[in-house]
Amino acid sequence: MKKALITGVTGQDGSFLSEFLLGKGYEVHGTIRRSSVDFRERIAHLEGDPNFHLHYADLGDSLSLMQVIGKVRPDEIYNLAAQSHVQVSFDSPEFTANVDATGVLRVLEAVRLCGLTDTCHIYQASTSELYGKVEEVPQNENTPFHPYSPYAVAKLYGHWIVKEYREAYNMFCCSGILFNHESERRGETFVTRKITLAAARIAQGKQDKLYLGNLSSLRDWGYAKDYVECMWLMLQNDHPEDFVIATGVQHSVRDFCYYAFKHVGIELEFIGEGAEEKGVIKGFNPEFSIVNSQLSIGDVLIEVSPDFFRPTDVVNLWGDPSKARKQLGWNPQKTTFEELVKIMVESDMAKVAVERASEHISTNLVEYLEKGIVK
Ligand code: NAP
Ligand code: F7E
Repeated sequence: MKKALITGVTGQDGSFLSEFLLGKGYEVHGTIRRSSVDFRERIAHLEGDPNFHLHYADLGDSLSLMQVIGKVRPDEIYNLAAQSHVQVSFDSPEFTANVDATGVLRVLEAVRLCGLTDTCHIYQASTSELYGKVEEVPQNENTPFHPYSPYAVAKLYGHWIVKEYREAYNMFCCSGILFNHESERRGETFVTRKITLAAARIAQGKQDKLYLGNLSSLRDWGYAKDYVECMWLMLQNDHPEDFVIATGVQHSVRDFCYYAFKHVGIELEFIGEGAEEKGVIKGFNPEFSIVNSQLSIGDVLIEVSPDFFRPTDVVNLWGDPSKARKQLGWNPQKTTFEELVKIMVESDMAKVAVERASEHISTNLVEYLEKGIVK
């Protein structure tokens, strides 16, 4: 049975990759960090699987990495752990560098020091953020890098140190240059999830407005569940090579809002420009039953807030996945943009409905307790 070690197993990609590898018959080991709250939502359903094992390790702590890598002796390592939020990297640049740059070096060195140089295949989570202030559109494996945030600068070190170890020590290590990929498990402060949750909450009367930053920013958004397959395919390749993983289709943040609200039955139009731009209700789709009866045509649902502007913002990402399609046989269009938005909105509609139902139950319970109906 093949053994895989996933750093960052509690994250969006780590959870999907664990499911994928367990499905392929792997013994899956994941690294976790101690937290004051021990509920690991994304992998809770996997705990208890006899082939799924968790170990404490931190990318800032070489000894913990040596210990887990030496103990598991994995055939494959997927280094997904990172401080992955670009905006947060402006507030915590040193922490981001320690985890996202030097952390990669620590994993590579641990593999070498544990005597796994010739046997262990390593995947590094590189990013389209490396293209940053883009020098070419669309971007492929040969497009020059121009990182444009502390996150991207740290990830550039990770990318280059992997290439260095590949050439210096002949290690099978490679980087996937993944464009934005989202899902119903996406962190709630990334723009897509922030939008789908807001659409669900507004439609169900739990939120009035959504405040966003740059609505014109362009991204190539794919579905995380499809992308983890490519990580695995890269490690089954004959040679360690880097690949761009993207859909090849680009949309703006504004488009994402339009489709997300469309899936809850609200048609939006955008009026005004720059910081004055607003998303306004243009109409309702009668096929949807909007729970929030307070909404009317002309209501402003989206406004721009400079709080979400970045000191430097990456605004034109668009990937060319031709190499992955040809060499790995990967299908970049398995889940389309509209399907992705629908998956996320439907999941958030269900989540908000459950929250409302439990609020309703607890409100009634308080009332019944006060009236002595239940004791
Ligand atoms: P995510 O949901 O933010 O997950 C990040 C994971 O890293 C979590 O498990 C987190 O653990 C762990 N982590 C953070 N700091 C750590 C540390 N010091 N030591 C050990 N673990 C640590 O990210 P994701 O979206 O799944 O992305 C996975 C990887 O792909 C990341 O490296 C990200 O930078 C990269 N990437 C993501 C995208 C994308 O669009 N999603 C695109 C390109 C590249 P806790 O749960 O304990 O915080
Ligand atoms: O921002 C704009 C924002 O935070 C996307 C990470 O997974 O993908 C992700 O990084 C765009 C930016 O993702 C808001 O300015 C507007 O232009 O969802 P995001 P990201 O920065 O692209 C890459 C590939 C990674 O590697 C990262 O790990 O949307 N935007 N308004 C906003 N962004 C956020 N977060 N919040 C807003 O209100």
